[in-house]
Amino acid sequence: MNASAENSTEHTRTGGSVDSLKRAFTDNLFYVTGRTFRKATPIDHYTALAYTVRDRLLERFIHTAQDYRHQRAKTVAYLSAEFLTGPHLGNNILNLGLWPNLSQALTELGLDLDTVLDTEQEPGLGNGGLGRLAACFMDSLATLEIPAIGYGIRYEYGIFDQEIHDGWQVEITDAWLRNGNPWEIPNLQRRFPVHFGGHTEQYVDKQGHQRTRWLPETTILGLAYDTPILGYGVQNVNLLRLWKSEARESFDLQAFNHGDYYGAVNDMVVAQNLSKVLYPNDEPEVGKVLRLRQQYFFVSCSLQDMLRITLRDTDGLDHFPDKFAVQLNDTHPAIAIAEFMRLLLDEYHADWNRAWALTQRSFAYTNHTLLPEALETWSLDLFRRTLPRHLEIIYEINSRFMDEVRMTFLGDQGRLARMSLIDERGDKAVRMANLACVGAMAINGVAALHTELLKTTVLKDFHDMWPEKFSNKTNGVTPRRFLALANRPLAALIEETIDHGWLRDLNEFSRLEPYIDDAAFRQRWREVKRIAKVSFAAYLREVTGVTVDPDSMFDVQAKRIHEYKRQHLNLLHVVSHYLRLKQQPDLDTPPRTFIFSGKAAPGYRMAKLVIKLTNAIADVVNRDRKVNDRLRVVFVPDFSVKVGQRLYPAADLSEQISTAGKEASGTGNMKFSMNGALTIGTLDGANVEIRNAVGEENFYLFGLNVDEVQQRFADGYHPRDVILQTPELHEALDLIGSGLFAHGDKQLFAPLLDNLWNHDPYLVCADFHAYRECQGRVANDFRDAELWSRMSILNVARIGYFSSDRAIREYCRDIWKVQPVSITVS
Ligand code: NBG
Repeated sequence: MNASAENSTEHTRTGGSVDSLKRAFTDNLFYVTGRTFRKATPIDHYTALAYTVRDRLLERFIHTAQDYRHQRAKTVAYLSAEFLTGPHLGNNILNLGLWPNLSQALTELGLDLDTVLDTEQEPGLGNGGLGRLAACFMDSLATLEIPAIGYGIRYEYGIFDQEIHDGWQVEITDAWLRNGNPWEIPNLQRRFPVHFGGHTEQYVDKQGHQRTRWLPETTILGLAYDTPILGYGVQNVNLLRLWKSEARESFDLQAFNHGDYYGAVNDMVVAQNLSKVLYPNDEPEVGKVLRLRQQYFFVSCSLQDMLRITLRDTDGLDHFPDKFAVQLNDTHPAIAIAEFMRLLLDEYHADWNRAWALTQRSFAYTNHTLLPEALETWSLDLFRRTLPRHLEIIYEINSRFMDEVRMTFLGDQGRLARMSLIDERGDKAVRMANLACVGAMAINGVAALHTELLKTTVLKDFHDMWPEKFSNKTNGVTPRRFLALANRPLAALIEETIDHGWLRDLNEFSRLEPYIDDAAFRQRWREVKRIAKVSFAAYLREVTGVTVDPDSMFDVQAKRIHEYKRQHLNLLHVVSHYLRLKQQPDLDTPPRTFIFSGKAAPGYRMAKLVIKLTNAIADVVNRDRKVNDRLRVVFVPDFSVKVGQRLYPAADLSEQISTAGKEASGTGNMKFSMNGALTIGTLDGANVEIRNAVGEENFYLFGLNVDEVQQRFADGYHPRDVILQTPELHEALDLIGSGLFAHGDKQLFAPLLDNLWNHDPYLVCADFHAYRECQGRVANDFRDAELWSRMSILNVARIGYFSSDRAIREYCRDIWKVQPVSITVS
């Protein structure tokens, strides 16, 4: 559109004045939702506002794509099975700089911006940290003006909604598209075929070359749905391209020819099911054919798209590595290595060496876990049935790779067996992490400690072979969403104090440091925290019916429920705290509100029992008049990006208490700290670096470190002995075992208790005493409001390093070798 012609009167379609925004909003309300102002529902208001904002970024979106193309810019392709973007509307309003005018426009129309924002159904297209990291990276890439495309799956149902019934988690399907999605633009011309099953055959082509072709059993289509990702304070709008699966049109035709109409309809349903639902993690992958198909589906569409762009914008295939840096977010897209080879060999008839050289210059792999059970493998049988041609290619890669290993480590049979792309033990399986390591030019972990542990444990053999491939890229989070948007009062105070440069350079926060000595500033700091706590308390009352005291300490653990994250360690402390308050009614300790939030994988029984236990303890404790003015326990249902944005600002204390060596990085730890919470944590993941950054005196450290954890197990760990020597722990376990929290049922929590007494694989018992002592120090310090404020300010002042902008700069410099391209829309 030619905006200049309209500028004289400021065109309502894209203008940013209060008047144009009002007019555009009412227009959209009428023309998009088909409702009059009087009849409009909250969803209509949301839809109208979303279109109003979207209209204001489309021109930049188109411009950006054109400029990137003309400048032949090298582009980051971020391949991820998950993008947990959170609600888009507020973020886009912030990034467009439209907040003040829009808020006024709505007020003048008798509406409230926050209420409208709250109506957005967030796209829950991720499980947790990994998916949210991908979304933070997309935000930073756009803000840093780096050409980038996020490639993933347009799940029709995202991560399940969590409801709590009688204390138990109940999973409800997440129909996030129910009310439409104003942010996506179906790009129906971008469609690619994806094949499955069948077999392969050899043939000789016209030039006399021996070739292989794949005769698949089924073929489906991937359709592109594009979501614009706008950077902050820049005009770049990058692309998040999510694939939806569909049946080929010709299905029906074939069916009529064969007279099997219902068979064809069935095939169509199967094709459409592929992108139907996001798989919850933390469950064994055994038998999940659909999951392997999903991975291959989005990877194949994405690579075909990239090859199309390469051939369009460069002088040929050999320029692929100059056009794209392809990042594999964990092993979910690792099949890309084999698919890229297949496309080059079978479709573009490249020879092996050329294809392999291009592969090894194009892909990089990020590992996100040290848990051996979370490293993906696919049974050979399933793999062969689903992707027969890829299995052949993987065998060929492996045979050449094994020769290389043989030459590098003469006679080391153990290494060959461990490094092989095929696990030959028992039920044979394809090892996706090994495939990623062999095919990638770079391999990284997500926190300093994690990367070190990768090098010495799970990926040691690969590090021995190619040390130069390894580097660390500590995670980061976007301060736009997790501070500016989530905590407007704090952002306003910071802006007033050091201006707004921090939104593009979080190191600016260091300028807050001198204010720790300013009593008036500390007072304001506390007021801002109180605002967030009061508003969270109101939210809690609304969703749980529980009333909490905003002046109590908000002690928060919000993340997926998993034994390694040790929510049960936290709960044991709650129970022992409760016991202490009962035994010593006059105990002088600050009132606390223990807040838990997080989802458990539907098939993870122990994690679900932990949720039940949390709610059971909450029930008893919150009703106990003797203590409930000093102790409350709440489980906030349905943790999501949206809930996180309410919760992080309200926290005084952030619980980061995983067993050392288990949490790859953590990113919630950064979000809490950025909002002024102090951390109680172990030396695990990025906690180590957060503690170094904020200063050890401003971080509550406890527990065994990685070496001590290993030593404990090496010495033979017997939790029973520890329990018998730790009276407070013993009492807490017995109280749970007594049935107090289960209406007298002594068996309900037995699986959890038995596990702690007899196995305790995550060393809850071994760390309990240190944790409890540390919590004592926390309580003491919290009473000193001035001291607490100083520490809180320092946590924020020194958190700059944990911006995802810093992380992205490192990826660009060390791995992707990409440059910013500035976009200006006249
Ligand atoms: C998770 C880790 C977290 C880490 C995020 C993002 C997976 C497989 N890994 O510690 O558990 O912060 O990835 O890197 O979800």
